[in-house]
Amino acid sequence: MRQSSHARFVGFAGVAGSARRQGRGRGPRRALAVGAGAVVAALVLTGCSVNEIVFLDLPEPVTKEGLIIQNLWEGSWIAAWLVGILTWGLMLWASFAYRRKHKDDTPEQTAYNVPIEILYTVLPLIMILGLFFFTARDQSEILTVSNDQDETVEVVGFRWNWAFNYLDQDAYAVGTPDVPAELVLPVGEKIRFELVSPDVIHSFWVIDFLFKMDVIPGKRNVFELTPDKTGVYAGKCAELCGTEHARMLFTVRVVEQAEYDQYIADLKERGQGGLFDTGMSTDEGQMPDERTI
Ligand SMILES: [Cu+2]
Repeated sequence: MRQSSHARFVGFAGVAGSARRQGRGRGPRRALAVGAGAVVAALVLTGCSVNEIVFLDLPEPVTKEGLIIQNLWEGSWIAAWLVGILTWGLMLWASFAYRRKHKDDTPEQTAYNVPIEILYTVLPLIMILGLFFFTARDQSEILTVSNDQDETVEVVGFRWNWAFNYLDQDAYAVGTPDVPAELVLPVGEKIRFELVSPDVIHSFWVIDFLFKMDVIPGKRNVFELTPDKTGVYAGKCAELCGTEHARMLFTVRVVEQAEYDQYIADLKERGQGGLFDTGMSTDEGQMPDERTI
């Protein structure tokens, strides 16, 4: 009885040993396949879209120039994912294929391997230079001011809301923390934005434009964008500018030309012709140069 049990044990070990010998190399591959399958299943089961998973849910741009940013973002993520997947794959493969087989084995020592160390230095450098090149190229394209705009809006960021001076229309809109400002723009027209601040640094950010720029006292920052989809879009201050920073919200409404003309006419009718005074005092009567803090 005891003998037969021992025989069964030897038999089992023999089968397992021969399976290991025959299946050499299949372990790592199977582990990789199972790992990849688990990742894909987890992603699919979350019900997220490709954009949410791969590109972290970047909104669809609503300006002509937004496509440049979208391409830069997506291209960077594709490159990052490829590098990541290759790196994770190599790490997993190395862990399984070169795992220690006997307790006494000393791993192969590869310190001071000059070719590998040069590779580890040069490859990341190439990747960073690539990202830098595309970023610099796209940034200079987006920030080029060609002075062929259809409309010019002076954006006044102040504590704690926004005013919009329609310079070509001689009308303005202004908001308060309780009634945030609205910026109405004609669709398909190139808008020149001129950013000014009478107090501290703010940041003009319209999320769906995929664009933001700082609003700096004493400096007029300029950029041009062409909104090409009608709709209502959220805007906010993206610079921590003080206690009521979170209330520096505004709305952008991109409309057809006729509706835009009507809106400007309505502003003038409401007594909002002319321009909003950009030198306004907004800090309880103190102008920036009078501030004592
Ligand atoms: Cu602000």
